[in-house]
Amino acid sequence: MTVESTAARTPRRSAGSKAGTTGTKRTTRTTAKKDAGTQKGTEPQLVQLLTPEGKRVKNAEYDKYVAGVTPEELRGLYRDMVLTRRFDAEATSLQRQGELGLWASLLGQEAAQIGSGRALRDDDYVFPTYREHGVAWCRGVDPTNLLGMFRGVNNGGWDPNGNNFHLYTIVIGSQTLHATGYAMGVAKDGTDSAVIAYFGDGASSQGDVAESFTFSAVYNAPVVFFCQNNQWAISEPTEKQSRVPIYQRAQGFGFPGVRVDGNDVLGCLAVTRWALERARAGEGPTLVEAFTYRMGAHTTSDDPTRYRGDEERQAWEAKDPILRLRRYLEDSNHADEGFFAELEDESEALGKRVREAVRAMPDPDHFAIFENVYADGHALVDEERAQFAAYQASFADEGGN
Ligand SMILES: Cc1ncc(C[n+]2csc(CCOP(=O)(O)OP(=O)(O)O)c2C)c(N)n1
Ligand SMILES: [Mg+2]
Repeated sequence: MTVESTAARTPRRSAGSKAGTTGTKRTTRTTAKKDAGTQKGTEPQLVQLLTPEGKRVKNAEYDKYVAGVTPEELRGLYRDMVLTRRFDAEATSLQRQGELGLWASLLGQEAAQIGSGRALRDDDYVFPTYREHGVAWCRGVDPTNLLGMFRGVNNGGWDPNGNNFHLYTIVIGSQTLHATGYAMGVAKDGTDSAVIAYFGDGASSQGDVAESFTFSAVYNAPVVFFCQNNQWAISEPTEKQSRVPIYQRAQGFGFPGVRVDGNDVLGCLAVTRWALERARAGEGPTLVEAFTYRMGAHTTSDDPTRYRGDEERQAWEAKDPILRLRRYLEDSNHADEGFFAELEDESEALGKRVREAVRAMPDPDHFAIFENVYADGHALVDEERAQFAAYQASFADEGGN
């Protein structure tokens, strides 16, 4: 199949034609301001199906994508979020206990990840960053497999083709290029599978992401760009990344962008289903901006109190993704006390399983990294290895003093 015939999958182009998608906007400001792109008349739109209070709100565009969701499936979404949060908390504790070298917490982003993750089909392919523990859960990757890399005992820990879930990618934004190339291949195969690339608000500034947008648009690749705007890229706030709301960037590349409440699991499910449907129908890429918040530190090596205030966190606590679905489940009598109690037991059991699995892993080989730089060795690497060996030997328990 040629690249030209890929374009033949395109029955129509619908960029920017629906509510919540990109609109025209021009700014004459010369300095970036927090309200850039939000001037009167261009307020960013937010798709929300479930309010922070747990009330279901109607949405003419997106209701149909979740119309068939049963009470059992709603409880399933709740269970996914609770277990993912529990797994994440356990991993953070294990890092504090010295069992992991590092952990990147997803706390606060459960709805964005579970909603989008549950929208996928098994034959779709996922390209994650390093924080997509909830998506991994939806793909059926055993959570304990996520931990080896963070302990420093492997470079990944799972077979990407086993669950169509690529290895975690630390080089910011690069996985959007991998996803685009993969999606171009999927189109050439002539299947109706779709591809989803996860990335952050900070990554949206990377050249790789801009190139992915260009290629996927021009080749009409069946890819969904799922940006979790958690408001921070380590210590850089979102307003340092873009003069316009991130979803509006899609317009310049010729495909639709939409902002969804990233703490609303139903909203994320609906919008991702819509975007995947576009991909399957040959309508090309979509940018979804899930507006959410990183409740914890960037990683366990970070101290967010150095660059952001407590009020901000408190404001987002009131929008907690798990609490709002619980309220909805309770108010609509879709879940009883027995369900919540059983889930609590299941969470405890998961925590225990994760602790035991990590403690059973070998200790990292501190010198393995030097073996993986060049195939044939290098004088500079040899020098650095020797320096590191001397440093290690300077500790009492390592040096035999
Ligand atoms: C190419 C590259 N540049 C810089 C870094 C260092 N770095 C690691 S995470 C990060 C911030 C990413 O922020 P964002 O994309 O918003 O994702 P988040 O961590 O908030 O999920 C940076 C700059 C990197 N890993 N790769
Ligand atoms: Mg971020």
